[in-house]
Amino acid sequence: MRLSEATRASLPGDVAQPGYARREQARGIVHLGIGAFHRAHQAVYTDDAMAAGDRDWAITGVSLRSRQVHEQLAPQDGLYTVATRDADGERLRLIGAVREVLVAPDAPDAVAAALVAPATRIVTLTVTEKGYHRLPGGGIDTASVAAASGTIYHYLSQAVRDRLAAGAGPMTLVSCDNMTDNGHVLRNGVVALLDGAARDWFERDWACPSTMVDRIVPATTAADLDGIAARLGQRDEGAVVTEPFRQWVIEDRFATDRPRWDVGGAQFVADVRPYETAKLRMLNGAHSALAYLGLGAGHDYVHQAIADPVVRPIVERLMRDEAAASLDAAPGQDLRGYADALLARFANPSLAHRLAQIASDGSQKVGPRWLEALTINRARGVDRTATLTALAGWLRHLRGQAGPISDPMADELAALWRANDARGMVDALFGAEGKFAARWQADEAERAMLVELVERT
Ligand code: CS2
Repeated sequence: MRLSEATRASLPGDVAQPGYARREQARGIVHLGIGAFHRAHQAVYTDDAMAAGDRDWAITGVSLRSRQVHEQLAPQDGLYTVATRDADGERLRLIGAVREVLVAPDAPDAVAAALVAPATRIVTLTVTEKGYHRLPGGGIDTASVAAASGTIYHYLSQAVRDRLAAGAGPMTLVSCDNMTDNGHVLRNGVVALLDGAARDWFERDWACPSTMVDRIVPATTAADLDGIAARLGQRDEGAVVTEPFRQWVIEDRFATDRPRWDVGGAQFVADVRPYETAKLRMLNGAHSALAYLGLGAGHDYVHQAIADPVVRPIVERLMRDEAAASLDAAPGQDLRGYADALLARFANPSLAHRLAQIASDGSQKVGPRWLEALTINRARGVDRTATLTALAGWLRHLRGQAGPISDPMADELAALWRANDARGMVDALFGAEGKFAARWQADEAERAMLVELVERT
């Protein structure tokens, strides 16, 4: 038996169910990039708001490439389970906020129709860093966007033109990806594809708040699905597995009304930057260090790498002494306590978070996670050994001895490694003319240290 509206009445009593009439909820949100993260994060906050009485924020989920999410959720009327796991066990909750899933390449007209519908006021996005088409040094790769079709910027700029023509109101576009100033990045990319009246209207009346999102969501495995089916007594092909913790800090700058996401604990703040940079450099920075150093040490999972007596001290130092020192904390922001909490989350043994998942797309991740901190800490005279050790781990990972690299720049980076020794590779990426020089240009001592660390093993 497959989970659906028709079968949910027979779910066991210990599975929490949506406390509202799903069919009475009209759609108000389009989400671009409906993968596991969205299902375990924004959709849960929206579900909380609807359970608290909010109306008409049901989500149309759009998958920009893969058909898999449609196959998972369409036969289930959009219903799926969130399994939260920690040392105390696993709790199951059915989420009802997603109404429909569209696969953009198969149904571009339906996506455009959802985006122009007057009742749609908010678009949220989780398309991963590479979905923003940025150059390694930052800035939007306008040439690659112009040559492409079906990017987020194409859908959203078309939505601006369509809504202007239709007299539908402006929208709020909420980027939920791991980038510094994600709202600005999104705004700049949409503006680049607009001109004339549509551009003026977008710049004047639409809003792109920046946000910090946080929840660890490993890719769901076949064993996860089997285990959840055993508890539900029905198959749920759309289930996601996550930790109990979740956090969402949102810049309080909306062009429209919005769900009461704060009912589920989201914070609306004047300035997200202190939270966003702390999360990127401490959590994500530590994650990427665990990935490259952990894989190099033969581990598969985050909880194994954080227990490794060689890896752990480097990661702790990266977080506590280097990332934290690069931040401008908000009043009352407790970075030591934050680091303690992160270490406890990484150690959660029931999550099975694969290092390989985090290791992917490094070219998109090292900028906000490490390079910005390296630049700031050099200026502040802060020691950078742990961050450089992590960066050397990435360069070794890119040499690819452990297998193929998953990265939009994989071919280019592999070609650089074939043509260069360690010194040449460091120069090609972080020298004066290096690909990442706009984010961080290594000085002579840093280059020597990186080369030594790359060559050490
Ligand atoms: C991870 C993130 O895969 C990665 O790069 O660092 O997905 C991380 O798990 C989330 O940002 C946690 O909020």
